[in-house]
Order: sequence, then structure tokens, then C-alpha cells
Amino acid sequence: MLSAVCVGETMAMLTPVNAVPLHLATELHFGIGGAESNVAMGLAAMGLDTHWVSRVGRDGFGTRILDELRDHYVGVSGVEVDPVRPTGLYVKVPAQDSASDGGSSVLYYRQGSAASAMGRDTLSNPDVSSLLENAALIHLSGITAALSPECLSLLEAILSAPRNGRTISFDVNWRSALWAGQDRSVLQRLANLADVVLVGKDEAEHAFGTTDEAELRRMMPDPDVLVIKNEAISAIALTRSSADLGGTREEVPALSVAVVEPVGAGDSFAAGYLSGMLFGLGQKESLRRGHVAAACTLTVHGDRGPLPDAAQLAAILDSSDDAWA
Ligand code: KDG
Repeated sequence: MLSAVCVGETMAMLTPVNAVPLHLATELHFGIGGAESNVAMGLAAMGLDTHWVSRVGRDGFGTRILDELRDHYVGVSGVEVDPVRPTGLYVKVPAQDSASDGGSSVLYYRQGSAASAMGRDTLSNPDVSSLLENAALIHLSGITAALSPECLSLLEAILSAPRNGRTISFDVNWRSALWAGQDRSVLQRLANLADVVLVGKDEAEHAFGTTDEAELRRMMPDPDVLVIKNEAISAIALTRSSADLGGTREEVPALSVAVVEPVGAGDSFAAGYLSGMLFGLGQKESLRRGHVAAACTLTVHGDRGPLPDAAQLAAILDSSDDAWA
């Protein structure tokens, strides 16, 4: 079975029940949230042998995260438990509490977290190195680059290693709160070391200073595929043909859905798209898988919708061929 490894931080996530402002909340819902582990759970749902590499604290939050990932068939043998540093925490608050992005906003309590202590040393853990060596896909994100200089050097080490048939995907995953006062130009450098890059147009403006497709490709010429997500409109895959560097452009419209909450939809899109790519599907089919998976998350509260398994996904895609014709 093809195996995928996602590397990054997952936090405990608290949300006021009934979407009341935080200071009025008497109950908080306790869940977990992490872009890369969201992708991992999506890839596992779609039938891939999936693992998550990270670090959690020796605390109840860390235990809960490990339990949830196991429950979603994601391997956690590559997760270290930090005896001192805590698991990161984030609070998702309703829009009225702060500057919002699509109905909710986040407060991070992750500085000095267990995951922020990942670094090049993480690669000397034999469980981690064997997972990475045997992976068909390694999925990384720009969030990790912002967590600490050590985390940045871990990404650089993974991205600079010989591929030996592996594909490395990099989701830019812009998070304004993490980049304040930091040098965001590293994102362009990291993206150019990856094989597949995913970025939303809204994120591209912050991370690269432009939303222009041609300009983005000019800034990121090296990845084999650059996937640009144009919010609710479409997703575009720009490929780099190895023979002539001419490349191709495939644009697939998004599904029109009643959005309940956008957080996590990009991760579901990534899982759908990357699973298609791993199963050898073309750009158009992979983008469609991304849209279907994203729609499953856009239409529910929380970071992940109940994603279809491989058979359901195939059935939805076959029957919706006309809609996309
Ligand atoms: O993509 C959803 C993530 O934003 C969420 O799960 C938390 O990883 C997270 C982050 O760093 O914001």
C-alpha cells in the first residue's frame, strides 16, 4: 500500500459552545486541530497508509491528539512525547471577538510547545527516518516554518534530501499570527524545494505579495506542480513538463456549497488532490477530488468533515462528471 507521512504540529483546540464570545463562555468544546494531521486523516480516509510525525507534550492534550489520530487510522509511531514542553493549544473564537476570517478567528498558545522543539534531531529518531524513507508522499506546510528556527531547519533538511522516488508536497498555509516580525521570504525558498506546492490566492497575497498566477509561477518555477486555489471559484494546477518546461494549465471550478465554516477546508482539499496524484490520476481528476473533499469540510463546523472513503469518492466523481463537463 502507498504510504504518506505528514509532518507538523497539532494542538488541542477549544471553542466556546454556542459560538458565544469567549469572555461569556461557560463551556468550551475540546477538540484537536492541526493542518498536517487534518491532511493525514484525510489521506487515511482515502485509503492510504498514513503516518503523522510530530511532538506532543506528556499531558492530556497530547494523549487526546494521539488517540484521535489512531482512531482515524493514522500511524503515530513517529510522534515523540516531550517530557517537559506542553502540547500547543488554540482557541477558535467567534467572529465578533476579533478580526475574523470567515466566521471565526484563532488565538494561539503554542510558543515553546513540544512541537516547536522539533528539528533536524527529529530525523535521527529511527522510527521517523524509516517512515520518511518508505513514504511515497511527504506532506509539509509553511506553518511549521514559522514555529521555531529548529522547525524551519527540519523542513529544510527534509526538502533538501534526495527524493528516491518520493514526492514532497508543501502547502503554504499562511497564518498571519505566526509570521508577525518574521522573515516570510523563507516560504518562497521552501516552496521552490518542493515537488508539489498548494497555495490559496488569499494566502499568496500575504506570503508572496501577489495573487497573479503568472507572477506566482515565476516566483515558484521549481515545483513540478503549483496548485493555486481561487477561493470558492476554482483551483488551477500549473504543471512543469520535464521535457520542455512548457507545462500545462488545468482549471477546475469549485463545488458551490453553503459554507458553514471554512477552517480546515484547505487541508481536505490537499488530501483529496494529493490522494488523486498518488493514485496516478491526472490533474483534472485530482483537482475534482480536492473540491469534493473540501466541500465535505466547508459544510460542517470543525476542521474536518466526514470525508468520503475511496469508493464513495469515486462514485461521487463518476456521477458528477456532467456538472464539471
Ligand atoms: O488548517 C486548519 C488549521 O488552521 C488548524 O487545524 C490549526 O494547524 C492549525 C494552525 O496552525 O492554524
